[in-house]
Amino acid sequence: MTIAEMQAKFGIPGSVTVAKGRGGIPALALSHASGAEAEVSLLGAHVTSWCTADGVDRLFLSRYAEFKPGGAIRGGVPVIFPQFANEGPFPKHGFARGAQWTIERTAVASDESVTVVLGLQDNLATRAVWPYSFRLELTVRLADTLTITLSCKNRDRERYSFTAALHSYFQVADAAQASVEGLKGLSYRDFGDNARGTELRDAVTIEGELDRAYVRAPREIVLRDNAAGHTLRIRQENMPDIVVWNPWAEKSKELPDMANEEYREMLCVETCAIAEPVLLRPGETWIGTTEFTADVPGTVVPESAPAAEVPVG
Ligand code: TA6
Repeated sequence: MTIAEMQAKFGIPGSVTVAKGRGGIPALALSHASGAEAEVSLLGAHVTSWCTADGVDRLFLSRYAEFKPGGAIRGGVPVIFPQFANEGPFPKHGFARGAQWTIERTAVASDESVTVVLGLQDNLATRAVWPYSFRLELTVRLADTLTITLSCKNRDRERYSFTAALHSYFQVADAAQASVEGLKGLSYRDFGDNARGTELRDAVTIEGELDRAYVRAPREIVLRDNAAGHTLRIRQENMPDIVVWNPWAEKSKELPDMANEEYREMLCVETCAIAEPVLLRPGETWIGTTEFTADVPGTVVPESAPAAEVPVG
């Protein structure tokens, strides 16, 4: 389908526009009555921008980000499936983020929320790396909040398992002053040195490279961009593990698609299903969802549950 045909079929005046995006790849522009806007590339079903009604883009997108089929976009919300990182035999972070998705549906609901649904199903390329039949859907709902829902239906005759994540990159004024609340008491594993432990801090701060998976977080956590005075509430269902990642100065020099100093402007807080892979029987569907709410007045996070006795990875 050409971009003009996509626009004719899925465009909604004032709410959804399909146009050529970066890298020449079709992208959807969503506008909500509040003034909030979002952009979604068909490359990876990747949300590349989410501006709240005040015009602030809450997502980080590197100025060196590349939009190349098969590659990953540095920033926004990469969709990770069917494997997180190098935690298994498949390509790092799976294939969904580099695949070309299709638009399935667009809608404006009576509550004015704007929804787009993108789909991806197995094909020769996916079966070459992961030999199963599946149907993925990514639903992006823009209202006062941004809600991203990933689902996977097992269309195979075999059961299979996978891990998945929304690898969200948030824009912060200064990563060194940012903090993540709601992780106290959780077991973690550090991907850097494989250290395991229990988080003791009310607010996790970033003082250097951090690449850590927290297991079984509460439904809500909060990212505080203290330098800018912004907060972001992250509420998930079925994506209970939280990865906090910042490459910091040295590691970011190894990332060709990120400027050397940009690590100070970003923090990944990723909602994941990784510690216990999702097991799907034929015909079953898994649904994981994450809702982002900016600047909720007086945002406080509930006390975390006591450290879970769950194997970390
Ligand atoms: O989620 C954290 C992580 O797994 C890090 O280890 C880091 O490599 C990051 O993802 C980005 O991976 P990428 O393949 O996009 O460069």
